Parts: sequence; structure tokens; C-alpha cells
Amino acid sequence: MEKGKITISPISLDITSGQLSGSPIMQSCRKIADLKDVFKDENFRSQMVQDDLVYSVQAYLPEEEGTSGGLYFGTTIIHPGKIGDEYFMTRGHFHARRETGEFYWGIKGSGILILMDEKRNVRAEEMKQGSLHYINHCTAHRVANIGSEPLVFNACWPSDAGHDYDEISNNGFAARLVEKEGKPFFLDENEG
Ligand code: S6P
Ligand code: ZN
Repeated sequence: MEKGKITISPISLDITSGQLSGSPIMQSCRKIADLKDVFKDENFRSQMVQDDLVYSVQAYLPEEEGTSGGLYFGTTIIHPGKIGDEYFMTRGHFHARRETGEFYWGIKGSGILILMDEKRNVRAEEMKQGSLHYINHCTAHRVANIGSEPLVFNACWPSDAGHDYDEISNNGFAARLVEKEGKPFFLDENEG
């Protein structure tokens, strides 16, 4: 590093909108079509407009995937909506390296962070602007938007965490968040 030289970071974060700008930023989006078998009412999902966006992710990945000691940063925006009575939500995952944790924090909107340990015990935390969430190691995580506006949150996780989506695709979460009488309500996995 040249002594005394002050440079500008290539990435900036708009802390009011959660939007990342600069380069390189990875962008991905999940539409209704991408979420087959994620929601309880697959028949309802299959009849929705397949091109509608459920959530998008921007991520700044300054290290090669798998590098130990590095960190990644991301912004997730979950649109408001439901599939049947189940709120729009992320697919959810365990980290491939189960010993790695993660921080989430709310930027705007109203949501629920759903957490499940390896014994399938589920707990949840309310997400809103300024809420800070520590996701323990060995804990699957998924977020649902329970409001009528986009839910935006930031995340920071280790660059060697990896993602295990298969465990959740195969076995799901032990509880699902549905709207009942206008309020969020957890349905046990065996309930309709
Ligand atoms: C990564 C972190 C988030 C999620 C994002 C989308 O470890 O937890 O950036 O990737 O919220 O969720 P999902 O479950 O589709 O990756
Ligand atoms: Zn994660």
C-alpha cells in the first residue's frame, strides 16, 4: 500500500434503501418460477404468473468462495405477497460449513426471521428497521415478508460458509409461516 494514499472503496451502500452500488456486485433474483416445491401450496404456485419476482439479492463477494477468514456482504429484498396463505419468503438454507454463523439486520419493512437448529427446533425473530439478528452456527435461516411493502435486510457471513439448500429442499422447515385472520401464524409441518 502506498504510504498516505487514500482511496475510495469500490462498493457503496445506501444505508436508507440497502442498495449496493459499484463493482463487482453479484445480483440474483428468484421468481415464482424458481420456487417450485418451496411453498406448501405447490398447485397455487404453479398457477401464478411465473415471471413475478419474489426476492432479489445483491452481494459483494470480495474473496474467492471458500476462503477462510474472509467475509461477504449482501442485501436481500423480499417483495410483499403470498402463495396461498404463506408469505413470500426466501428458500432458506443451512451453511455448508455448519460451524459458521451470520448477522442479519433490518433496513426497512416488516418480516420474520425463521431459524431452525439441526434437531428441527424452530424459533423466530421479528425483523424491522434496525433489528439485529445473530444466526448461530448449525442453524438454518429463512426470512418471510409479513408486510405490505418490500422487506429489505442486510447480511454478513463468512466467505467459507457455503450454502446447503438440499437439506431444506428435501426436508423443509419444521414450521411454515402463514397468514391466519390477518396475522402471521406458525403451522406445524404436519398441519395443512
Ligand atoms: C447468505 C445469506 C443471504 C441469503 C439471501 C437469500 O448466507 O443468508 O444473503 O442468501 O437472503 O436467501 P436464500 O436462502 O435463497 O439464499
Ligand atoms: Zn446464510
